[in-house]
Amino acid sequence: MKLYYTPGACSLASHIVAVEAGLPLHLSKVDLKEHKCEDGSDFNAVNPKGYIPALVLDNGETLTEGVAIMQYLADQSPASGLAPAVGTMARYRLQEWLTFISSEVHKGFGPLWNPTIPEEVKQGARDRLARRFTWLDQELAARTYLMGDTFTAADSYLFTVVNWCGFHNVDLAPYANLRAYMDRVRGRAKVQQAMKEEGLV
Ligand SMILES: N[C@@H](CCC(=O)N[C@@H](CS)C(=O)NCC(=O)O)C(=O)O
Repeated sequence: MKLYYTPGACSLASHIVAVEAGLPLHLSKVDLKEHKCEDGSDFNAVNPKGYIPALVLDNGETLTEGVAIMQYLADQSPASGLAPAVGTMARYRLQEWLTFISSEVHKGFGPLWNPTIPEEVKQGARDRLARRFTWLDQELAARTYLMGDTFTAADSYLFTVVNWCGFHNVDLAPYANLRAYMDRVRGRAKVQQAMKEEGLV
């Protein structure tokens, strides 16, 4: 399988899931400004939607959308516990987390990445993220990971997007539980491995 990624972007979440699942993975770095792959080829030919992550399977099929990619990768290694079995209530809980992270946190950062957006609109985005982080901080008060004691795909996703706070002047100081959680996830050997493979540490 080949994962198209950009260092530290949302594709890191899929990368972490693959490493945690012990799956062999080829990586292809994408320049998102130029929409070019490492070998100079056009990334739009891989994903016509123009964004990472994209996963090319061994049979040549391409899967896009991080939430689908993460679940696909996790399901290749059921014993990893990265995704509970399909059809169980726990699986719907995982999907609940992945949807929350995608629409409320990942896309909540959207205006902050855009240099043409006025500062007051960016501040609105920061305020909205602060409300989500306040709730997350309460949720994490008595839990090691989002789903309990087991690290899941939801954790790799939340870690990846909350990690962007440093780029955007989003202060995590008020959220002690969320900060402790970020340190816990960052400290995992497989998370470090994925970050090293992307040149982030
Ligand atoms: N709906 C997609 C969105 C992925 C996404 O936001 N990717 C960003 C990087 S984190 C990107 O490639 N942006 C470049 C672009 O949209 O042209 C998903 O959830 O996988």
